[in-house]
Amino acid sequence: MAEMLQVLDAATKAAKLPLGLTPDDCKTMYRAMLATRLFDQRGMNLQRQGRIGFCVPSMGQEASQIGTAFAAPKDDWIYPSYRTHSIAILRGVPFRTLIDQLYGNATDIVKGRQMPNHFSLRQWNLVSISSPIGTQISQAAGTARAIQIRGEQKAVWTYFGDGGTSEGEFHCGMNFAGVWKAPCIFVCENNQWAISVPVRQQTASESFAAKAIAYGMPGVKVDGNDVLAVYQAAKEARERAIAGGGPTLIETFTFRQGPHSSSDDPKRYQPPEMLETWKKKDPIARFQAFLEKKKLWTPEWEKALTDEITADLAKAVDAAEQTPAPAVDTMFDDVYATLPPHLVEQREAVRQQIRTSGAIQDTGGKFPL
Ligand SMILES: Cc1ncc(C[n+]2csc(CCOP(=O)(O)OP(=O)(O)O)c2C)c(N)n1
Ligand SMILES: [Mg+2]
Repeated sequence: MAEMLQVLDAATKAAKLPLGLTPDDCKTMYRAMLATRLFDQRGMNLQRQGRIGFCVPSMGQEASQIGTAFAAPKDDWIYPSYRTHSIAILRGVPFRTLIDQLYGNATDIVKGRQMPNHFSLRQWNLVSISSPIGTQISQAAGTARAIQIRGEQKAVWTYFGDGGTSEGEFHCGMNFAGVWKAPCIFVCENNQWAISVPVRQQTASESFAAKAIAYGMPGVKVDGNDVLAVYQAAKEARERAIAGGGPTLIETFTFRQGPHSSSDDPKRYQPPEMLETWKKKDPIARFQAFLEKKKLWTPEWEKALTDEITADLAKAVDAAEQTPAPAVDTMFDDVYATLPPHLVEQREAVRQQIRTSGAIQDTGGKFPL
């Protein structure tokens, strides 16, 4: 159980690409990892410039997320954590859709009702992100059970952190998925911190993967900065789930290279040498070195990709900033199929106020975190 799955080093020496991957597959994975990094850097800059209120970067965890999500066909359901927008990027969600959500503007899918970075992307089978830690875990187990009853050939994936395993939802979700042999894949991203709480305060187990034993499912610990190892574990877990073999727990051992969120400063609690050590194991740099060896990466391609992604991001930010806030009376939408009379009355009062005294008081869009 203590050993950790690694693939990149051996695959670099091998003649062929591993795991049935094509050159295009590898490039798609690399592109999504790079796009996620650039999205996060832009998000942090926008927040520091006071243009958005909040964001949650995933720097350092791109292999852990893209390696798993690449093994999930687009109609598999995903119950994400708040740090996994990389999966949306891989599934082809336009930057405009994601950035509108960060601004909470009139074209934001959730009409500015959620915290920034809490995406809700039903069209891409990505369930709304919940802020309370761990709630997605039992929801995913239940959805996997429903899929099993319906006989659909799909798996359900859920993402959570090392801290998430201390919640009751983790044990409840794992237990039921194990009992039902439901097609659920539990991805525990062990980035070694739950905000400022180190992993040693989270568990007395030798690993998070070891916890799978108690629930009667396989548990595998992988090098979370080795995108090929992560992909291998995820591919095997999905094959098992679809064949009726039940759930799997995957622990990706990785490191959050940035702050927990734009409201956090890891320098206040993290030994500085930790970041230095893990920067040397950066998942994008490691995959790039592999691709270069396979003649699938050149500096020219990197520059073209970076320029294209940066320009796309800039276009999306410009468009989002030119879009107004959601109209105030949209707060009455989406809850009732037919609005009850007292709310019709309140909506009319709001509209009347706008007609007579202009906009409702603007709070300046400040986010309190
Ligand atoms: C039930 C609950 N308790 C506390 C919080 C505050 N909180 C937000 S993120 C976080 C840390 C979670 O750490 P981990 O599960 O390791 O995920 P990571 O942020 O490292 O990806 C905490 C305690 C919360 N959102 N929900
Ligand atoms: Mg964590």
